[in-house]
Amino acid sequence: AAPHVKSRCPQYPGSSIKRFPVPDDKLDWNQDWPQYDPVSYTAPILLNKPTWADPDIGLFSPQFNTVDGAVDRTSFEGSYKVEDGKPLNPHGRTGLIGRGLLGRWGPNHAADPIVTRWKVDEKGAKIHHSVSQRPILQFVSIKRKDCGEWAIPGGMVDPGEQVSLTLQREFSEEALNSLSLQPSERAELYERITKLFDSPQFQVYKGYVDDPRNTDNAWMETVAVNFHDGSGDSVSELPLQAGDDAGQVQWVDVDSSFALYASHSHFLELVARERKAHW
Ligand code: RP5
Ligand code: MG
Ligand code: MG
Repeated sequence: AAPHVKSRCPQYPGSSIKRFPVPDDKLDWNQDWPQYDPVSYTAPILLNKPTWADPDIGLFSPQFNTVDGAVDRTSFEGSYKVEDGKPLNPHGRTGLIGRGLLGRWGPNHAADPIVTRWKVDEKGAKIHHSVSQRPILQFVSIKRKDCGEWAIPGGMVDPGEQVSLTLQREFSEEALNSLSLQPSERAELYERITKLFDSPQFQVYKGYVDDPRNTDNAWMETVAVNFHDGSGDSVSELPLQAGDDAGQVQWVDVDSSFALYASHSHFLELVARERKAHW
């Protein structure tokens, strides 16, 4: 795998904390580096002990590398090391210890719904890219409120939640603003979404995410799934409206030059390749 980059971003998100700089040749934990002096950071939000976060190590001892009660602490990357009671990032050093903004020690599991359709003209014919000659895909993208970057409308898997449900729930919350609906309307929307998301889908990626919130002891992992509306009459019909941690939502052309949050651009590259679309 490519060395993580955003996990070493100099400025830790939502803070004035600066990571200890880690060069590529010092990523590996097996590489001896006595001068390594990472900064320790736990975001203030975690100090209020929200239900979605672990307590501090010492106050409890989580069962790492296993499903610990309802919390899945296994990694898609295989077994991770635990040193002095703290899990070590499987992609190596990040210049920051503690959890930063992340709730869980070790892997923090998310799911990313990649909803796509073909870009078409007024007559409904696919539009091909002038350089690659390939048809252009569009995906539902949200602008994250936390950093202002465009992203896939993904989110955290709740304890015990099936990933298939997380995909639908997060898409509904962030791209369809389901949280603002009345309970009856919400139930109706969920029924519609369930039907759409039940259609054939493609698992794009499963593993580590190069997320700027990652630390030496806590990191993001995801399952990214592509729901493709081939005929443009299912998901494409849904009224997009930003909600929850999304500030904006829109159909965006899938293209390598469009910058996206964390490793989301990599996931879209895999979708474009699978669908033989422009990249
Ligand atoms: C990324 O963070 C994942 O790929 C997913 O899109 C997202 C989940 O975190 P929140 O959107 O809940 O902040 O690493
Ligand atoms: Mg969310
Ligand atoms: Mg989210």
